Amino acid sequence: MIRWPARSIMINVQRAGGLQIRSVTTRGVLVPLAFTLGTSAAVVRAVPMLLVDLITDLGATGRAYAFCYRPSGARAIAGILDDAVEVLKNRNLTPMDATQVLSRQFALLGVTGTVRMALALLDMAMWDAMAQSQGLPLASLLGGRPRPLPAYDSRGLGLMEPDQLAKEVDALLTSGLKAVKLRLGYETLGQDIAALKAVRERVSSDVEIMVDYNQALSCAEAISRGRELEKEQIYWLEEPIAHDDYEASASIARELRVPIQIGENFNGPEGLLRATTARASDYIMPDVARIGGVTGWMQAAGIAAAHGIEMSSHLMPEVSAQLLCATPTAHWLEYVDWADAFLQTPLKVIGGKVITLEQPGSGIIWDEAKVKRLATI
Ligand code: SMN
Ligand code: MG
Repeated sequence: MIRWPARSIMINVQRAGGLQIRSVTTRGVLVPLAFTLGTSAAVVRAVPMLLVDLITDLGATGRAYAFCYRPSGARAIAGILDDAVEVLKNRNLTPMDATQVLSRQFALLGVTGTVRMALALLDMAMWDAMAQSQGLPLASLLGGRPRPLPAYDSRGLGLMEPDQLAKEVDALLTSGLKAVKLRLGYETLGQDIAALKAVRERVSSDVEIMVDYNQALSCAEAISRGRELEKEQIYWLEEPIAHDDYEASASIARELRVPIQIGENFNGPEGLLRATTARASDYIMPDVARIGGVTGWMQAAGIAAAHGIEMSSHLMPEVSAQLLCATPTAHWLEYVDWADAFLQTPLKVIGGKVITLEQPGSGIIWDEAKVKRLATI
């Protein structure tokens, strides 16, 4: 039997890689939207964002931001982040170590919702610091490389009158993208169809339309509305029912021809695994802040690849673009320009695609003059 010199290996492992967190600062800001986003769940006129700076021993400041849904969400996440940093401070840890340590520390509070988002932000900031210190774009550090990505415009097309929708889609398409997302979930199917037709009539047939119900329907209604909608040209039908009813979602996916899309509410790779095992949808679209940051995303990407299921992103397109470039079954980037309000190098759309940044890290650098102009929360 070979006896390994366990102690010296431990020491080498501890020295190679990893980083030490010195401190964290967070700032909550409110970004006003150019296109109001009325979904079946809420009307969003301004988005609460939490900006995170992680000071590390690598000489690089790790940065990340997340859309926090409500101002109270941003405040809660900031409090949990401070606490998590106290747990990790001055220990040499990799993002994988940190995920394991924090999952255990926060297990009794529950690693979902705001806790999950706080831990994901910390993970994203750690990866950003590591990629910067290696002089690599995050996509390259993860085994991929930056490339232009197919993306759909998700900035508007909320619930509104058909003539307003027609006007708004004209404005959106000036970005040059070839796909848009339309929110549905009006009181009647007739209104849903009228909204869809208003957009379809305005765009050429090579423009894809994704539709999103934001969990508005019952299972029976999803099937009956879906049967009518799939006679129109739609690319996917998103979150028709409660996000975590995977069995009912699987029955909808079996009944309808149009692909079902879910995933923005998957809690960690384990949630995604449960959904894919149940065949709850045809496509998946995890949210980087709910799936467990970069570490959770990469585990999710492995599960998606093993199932051969196409994986898109949800909001936060800057870091998501880096991640999709390292995702074997990468599908669509959900594009919004909300972070342009505080970033130095906003994403660009060229030739109908979003250009993934090639600078070291995840491409998140604050433009302090812009940040100062935003209301704080
Ligand atoms: C969505 C959810 C929450 C806020 C804005 C938009 C939507 C999406 O479900 O898929 O982008
Ligand atoms: Mg959605």
